[in-house]
Amino acid sequence: ASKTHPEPRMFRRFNQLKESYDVVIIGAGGHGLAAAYYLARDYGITNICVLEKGYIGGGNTGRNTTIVRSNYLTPEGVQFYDASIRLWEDLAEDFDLNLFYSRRGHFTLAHSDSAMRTMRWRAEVNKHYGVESEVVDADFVHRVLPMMDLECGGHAPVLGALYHAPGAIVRHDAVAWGYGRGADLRGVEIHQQTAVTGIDVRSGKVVGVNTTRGYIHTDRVLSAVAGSTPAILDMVGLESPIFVHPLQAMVSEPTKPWLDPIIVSGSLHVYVSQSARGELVMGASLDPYELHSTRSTLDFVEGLAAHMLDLFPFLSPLKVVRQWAGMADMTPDFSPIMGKTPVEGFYLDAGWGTWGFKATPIAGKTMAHTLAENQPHPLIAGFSLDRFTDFSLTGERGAAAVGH
Ligand code: PYC
Repeated sequence: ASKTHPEPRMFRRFNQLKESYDVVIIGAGGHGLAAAYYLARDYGITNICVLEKGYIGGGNTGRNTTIVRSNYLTPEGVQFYDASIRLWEDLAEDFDLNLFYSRRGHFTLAHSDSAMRTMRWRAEVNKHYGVESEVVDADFVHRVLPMMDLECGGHAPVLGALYHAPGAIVRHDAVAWGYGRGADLRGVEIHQQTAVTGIDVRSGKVVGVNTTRGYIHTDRVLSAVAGSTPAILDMVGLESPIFVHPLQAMVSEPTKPWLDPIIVSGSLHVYVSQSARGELVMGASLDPYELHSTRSTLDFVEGLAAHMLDLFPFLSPLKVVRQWAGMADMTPDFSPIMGKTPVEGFYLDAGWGTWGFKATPIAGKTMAHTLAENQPHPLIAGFSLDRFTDFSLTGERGAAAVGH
């Protein structure tokens, strides 16, 4: 492919697609770029093209609330996200790019006896796999967060919490740039503004991809998109139980640093952290209907602001400065769908609902392994597409995010 000049600081741009690639990755978000990066770095596979219908990191990578944690409920989830945290901790050094990775500690508040029971369950599974999580009482929460109203306005008193010390936040868009630059430096081509319009499957095998900029020969395709997974699956004649729901978020104007940990309340449908810039980054549960759109609603801001004030009444003068939405590919068991598929050469990294950003490094690493070896990585064995037909679900709902 012929290059344009001058040489850009982060990524090369290309006037044309090549006729063929060893691997085509659909989606230049964190997951797709991470898979390209590890394929190139760890397996020497560099004749890769990453296709992006919009711009790098413009999907859910740039739309989430940047929370990283591994305090899941299932053995599969805990081990997978723990491996991700280990990669996160060295990623800025790997990339030579400041990702503002900030270990903050993560509280999941419990407002009922049944929530306390789930916290205990998660803590025990976490400890079993060497992940730092413990159940703490309301006094502990008060000592760390004296500014929180533990009565929550009287309607949802905090009884205790799951405290997870490794919980962290990280500058999300820089994650896509770091993986993209690292892949680009190793020879991977990233083609933005290039949508996939069809996948050519003959006798059950992938042989090529149709795009808005022409046809590409390839025998390996990885789909790493959010929101469009059902449309991509349609192109290869596969189905999944994914439903797409919007997930909205918002940030406040900046304030002095006052909130060190990340706070999550399932009962109040709130998660919040304070960014390096001082903004409160806040989110709630999914919009309660299937919709393939990233529009924002006033209803969301009102509901989330009311619950934030239950926890932190002194914030009432604070202004909201931005809101946005991403599209969450929800699965029935709240676990992702990863690995090989019945179509030879078609691999899936999907079903990332509200839990995908924190998985970026390990999703890239395990999908690179799966494509290079044509064998699912052992860490993703519990996430295969066929679990929905084999009735062997990996039930992660109790730890996925806030109440859905
Ligand atoms: O899984 O921690 C999480 C999360 C926060 C917001 C959405 N998902």
